[in-house]
Amino acid sequence: MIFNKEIECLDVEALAQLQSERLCRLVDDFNQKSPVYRQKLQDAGVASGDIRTIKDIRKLPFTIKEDLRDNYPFGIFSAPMKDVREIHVSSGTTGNPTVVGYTQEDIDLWADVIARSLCCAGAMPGDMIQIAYGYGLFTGGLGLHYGSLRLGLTVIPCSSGQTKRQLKIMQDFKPRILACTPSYALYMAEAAREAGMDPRETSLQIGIFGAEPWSVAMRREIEKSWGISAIDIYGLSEIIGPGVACECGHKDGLHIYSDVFYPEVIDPVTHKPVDPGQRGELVITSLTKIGMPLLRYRTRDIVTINHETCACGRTSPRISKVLGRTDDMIVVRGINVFPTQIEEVLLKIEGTQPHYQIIVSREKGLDVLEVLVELQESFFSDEVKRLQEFEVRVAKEIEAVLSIGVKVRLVEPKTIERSEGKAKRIIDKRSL
Ligand code: DLL
Repeated sequence: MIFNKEIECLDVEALAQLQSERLCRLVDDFNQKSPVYRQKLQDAGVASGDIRTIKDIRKLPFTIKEDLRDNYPFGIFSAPMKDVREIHVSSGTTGNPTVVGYTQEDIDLWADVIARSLCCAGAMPGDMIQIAYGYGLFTGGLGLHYGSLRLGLTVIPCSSGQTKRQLKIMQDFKPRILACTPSYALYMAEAAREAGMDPRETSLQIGIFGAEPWSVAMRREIEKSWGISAIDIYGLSEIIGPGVACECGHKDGLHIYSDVFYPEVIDPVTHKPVDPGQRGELVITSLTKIGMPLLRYRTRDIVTINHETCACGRTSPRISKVLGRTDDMIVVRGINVFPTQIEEVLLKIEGTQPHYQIIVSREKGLDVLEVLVELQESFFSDEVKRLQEFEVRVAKEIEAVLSIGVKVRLVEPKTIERSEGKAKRIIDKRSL
């Protein structure tokens, strides 16, 4: 089922026409309603008449996270506060948090794009969904909630945490769909097994997982653990929250709803567009938002883009799974390292668990990369020699992918902290 077939299967020229009209209107609106953007457009020397088609977007200035922080809390809103119905906050590690505001029209749009995502994932009206993303300032819980209502699902608004209770609810209510972070899905499966429950025997058929990077190998692991189809959903608070893009059953990239969220993929250094299939930073313009539309927002997420029509019939471009973030990427002795690269390797090795942490430190001026890996119970041995050999093997396999030396430390099952939300994979002691 396609939620909004007319839009999602629109031919590419008609789509470009729609995007062009929307971009022109957006620039006009900025000039009338947003002092911050009026100034930005002026600084970039852009007059309203300069923007005629979507291709002209490249003449427009970028927006970065600092623009939101500098105008904390509400300065970047285009709508007057009396029209703002809901506010969310995304926690940052430094400085002011990022605040986002939605008018009623924006909440309706949000419900729509999530209904489109849920359909893409295979949900049908009448299905029951257990939402285990956090409800509150984080956009995951409420976003999925609004979209599920829009599609006509029955919602169990569990929020994250209280895992035992979640599992009981799952057993008793029998939802078909689970929505949470991939790391929490794994943790729930582990907790289920500990409680004597077989996660493969539950009523679940579909998982809608996102909010953090997860590799293809992690997908396989989750699908095996739960006996479900695991679908990747992407989004960020600044643009709307979850529902910017989502995979369909073909799992060949995430459909980005480009009639409302116009995507570009650029080289983060030169700012030039990269070719389809090449990695770059995803930049998004929210074409139709009212409360807090953003122009060419630099997400810092690294993806590739594919403009070909998908086998499912949707014509929207597809982005790859997020490989990592430009700021999550750690540079170790000059080499770019993404946690998902290490995750892929670990999940291929029998005996390791998908629970890991990466510690970067500096010893005598040299960066040291250490990977803490949990061993499966059955692989843990009293024989130190066997464990050491295993560590060396894991280290070699990671080194083959990263081209730098790593230390691997095997740790006992359940040593690494489990996450109910976004997992913390990297501890960079160099900056402490
Ligand atoms: O994480 C929104 C969301 C909620 C998406 C629930 C999907 C499901 P923020 O807290 O603002 O919003 O974090 C946004 O999380 O820029 C990415 O770096 C990362 N992220 C989100 N979805 C994915 C995904 C929500 N599917 C930031 N794969 C984004 C990889 C993701 N990273």
